Amino acid sequence: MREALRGGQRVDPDDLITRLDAVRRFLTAVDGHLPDERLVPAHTLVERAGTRLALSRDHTVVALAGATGSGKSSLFNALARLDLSPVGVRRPTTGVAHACVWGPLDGATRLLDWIGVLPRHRFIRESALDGDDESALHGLVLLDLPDFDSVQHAHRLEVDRLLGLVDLVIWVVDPQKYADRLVHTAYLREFHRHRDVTLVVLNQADRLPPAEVPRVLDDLRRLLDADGLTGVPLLATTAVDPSGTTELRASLESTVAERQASLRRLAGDIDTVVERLADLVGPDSAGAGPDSAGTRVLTDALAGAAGVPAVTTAVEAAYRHRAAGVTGWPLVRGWRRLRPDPLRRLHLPGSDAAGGSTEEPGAKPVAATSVPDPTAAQRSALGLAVRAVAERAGGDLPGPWPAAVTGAARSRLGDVPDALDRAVAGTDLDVPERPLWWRLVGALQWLVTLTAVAGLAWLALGYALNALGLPDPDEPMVGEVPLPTLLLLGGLLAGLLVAAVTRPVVRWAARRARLRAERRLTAAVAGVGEEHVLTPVRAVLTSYADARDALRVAAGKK
Ligand SMILES: Nc1nc2c(ncn2[C@@H]2O[C@H](COP(=O)(O)OP(=O)(O)OP(=O)(O)O)[C@@H](O)[C@H]2O)c(=O)[nH]1
Ligand SMILES: [Mg+2]
Repeated sequence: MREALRGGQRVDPDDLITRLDAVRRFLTAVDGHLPDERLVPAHTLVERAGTRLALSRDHTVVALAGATGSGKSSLFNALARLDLSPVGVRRPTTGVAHACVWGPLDGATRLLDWIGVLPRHRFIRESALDGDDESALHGLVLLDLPDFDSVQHAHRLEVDRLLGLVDLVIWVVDPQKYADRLVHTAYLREFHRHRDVTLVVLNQADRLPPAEVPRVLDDLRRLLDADGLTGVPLLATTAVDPSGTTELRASLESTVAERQASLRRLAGDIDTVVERLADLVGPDSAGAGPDSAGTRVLTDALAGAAGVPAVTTAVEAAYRHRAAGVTGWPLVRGWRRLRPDPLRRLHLPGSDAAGGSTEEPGAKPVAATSVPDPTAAQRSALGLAVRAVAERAGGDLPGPWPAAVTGAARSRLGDVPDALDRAVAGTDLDVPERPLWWRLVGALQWLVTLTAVAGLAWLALGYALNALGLPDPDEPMVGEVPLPTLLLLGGLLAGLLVAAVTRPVVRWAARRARLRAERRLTAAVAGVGEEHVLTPVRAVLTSYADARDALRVAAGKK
C-alpha cells in the first residue's frame, strides 16, 4: 500500500507551468469575445495555481474530508499523535479547519494564511522533539475539515472552499454512511479528474466484525468505480487504536517524500478546466476568414450605400460636359458653360484642377458631399452583406464564436456612413479639366469658325459694296466657286465634320473616365469595408486561433 499513491504519472513542474501559461494565453485571447461566466473556472485556476506554486512546493497540504461523525478529527489526532482537534459526541463538532504542520511552522505560515486556517488552529510536530518516526512526514500540512453534510450551511461552504486549495484529499467514510449519496454525487464524482491525489479510508473499521471488513471494502470499491475513481487507494482505518492508522501514515509518508501531490492536483485542475472549455474550440479548418466572394458582396453593398453609381454617372456626364465646353462650336461654348458641372452639383472635387472647388489647395477634402443618402434598400443590403461576410468567415466556429464574429463585423457599422462619405470625397476621380487634345480640337474649331466668319464677312462686304453701287472688287475663284463662299461653306462644313468626329471619341473617353473613377471609388469603399468590417472580423478569428492553440497546449498536447 506504500506505493498506493505513486500510481499516477510524474508531473514535471516546467510542463505544468507551460500548461498554466497556455490557460492564461487562452483567457487573454478570448477576453471580450466569450461570455465571462464560461471563463470563471479558468480564471480561478490561474489565480490559485499561480499562488500555490509561488508559495511552497516543499509542503504537501492534505485534507481530511467527510460526513459528520465519520472520524476526521479522530484520525487527525491519531496521525498527529496528540489531541489537537476536539472530538465530540454532539454533531457536528468541527466548525473551522484545524492544521497540523510536520516540520517548522515558519515555511508553512504563508501557505496556511492563504488557505485561511486561523493561527490559533495551527499546530506543529517538530521531529526534533518527537524522534525519527515523525521526520518521514516532514513537509506534511494536515487539515481537519468541518463536515460537508452539516446542518450548518457555512460548514459546507468552508469545505468547498478548502477542497479547491488543498493538494490531496483523504475522504473519510464510516461503515454506516459509506454509501451515502451526497458524498458520491456531490464530491467523489466531482473529483474523478483528481484520482492521483485522492485517497479513501473506511474509518471505524473496528466497529465491523473482522470478516465483514473485506466485504464492505469491496462494496465501497464498486461505488468508487461508479464514481469514476477507479484505482484510488482505499484503506481501512481505526482512529481509536494506534495501530489502526499505520497504513494511512505509510501512504502519507510516501506522498510527502514524492513532493508531487501539489503538482498533480494542479494538473488535475487544468485537465478539468480544459475539458470544460473543449467545446469552445473546433478543428483547424474552422474560421478560415473572410473569403473573396463575401468580400465582393460587401464591397458592392458599400458602393451602393456610398452612392458610387450616382457619382460615376456624374463623372461621365461631367467629362462630356467639360469636353463640349472646350471642343464644341465656339459660338455656343459660352452658353454650355452656363450649365452646372454635374460633378460640382454633388460637391465632389472631380479633379485636382476643378476650378469650382472651394477647398484650399493641398487641404484634405472634407466629407461634405451631396451624394444622395443610401435608401432603405441599400442600407438593408449592406446589413445583409455584413452578416453574410461574418457567417462565411466564422459560421463554422463552435459555441459562442459565430455570434462574436457577427458582433465584431457589426461593431463599427455606425461609423460606416461617414467613412463612406469621406472615402468618396477623398477619392481623386481623375476627370480632366482641359486635356491637350480638347484644346487642339477647340483651336481647330476656332480656326474653321474664323474661316467661315471670314468668308461671311467677305461676302457681306461684297453685298454692301453692291448695294452702295460701288465697284465690286473681283472675288478670287477656286474652280467654279468664289473664294468667300468656299471659306464660309467650307468652314461650316469642316466645323460639322470636326464635331461629328469628336463626339464619339468624347463619348468613348467619358466611358473610360467613368470606369477609371469606378475603380478608384470601389477601392476606396473597399478600404472602408476592410477597416470597419473585415479587420474586426479578422481580429476575432485571430483570437479564436490563438485560443485554440493555447487550449491545445493547456491540454498537454504539443
Ligand atoms: N470505534 C471507533 N470510534 C471512532 C473512530 N473514529 C471516530 N470515532 C468516534 O466517532 C465520533 C466522531 O468522531 P469525530 O472525530 O469527532 O468525527 P468528525 O468526522 O470529526 O465529526 P465532525 O467534526 O462533526 O465532522 C467520536 O465519538 C469518536 O470517538 C474509530 O475509528 N472507531
Ligand atoms: Mg471533527
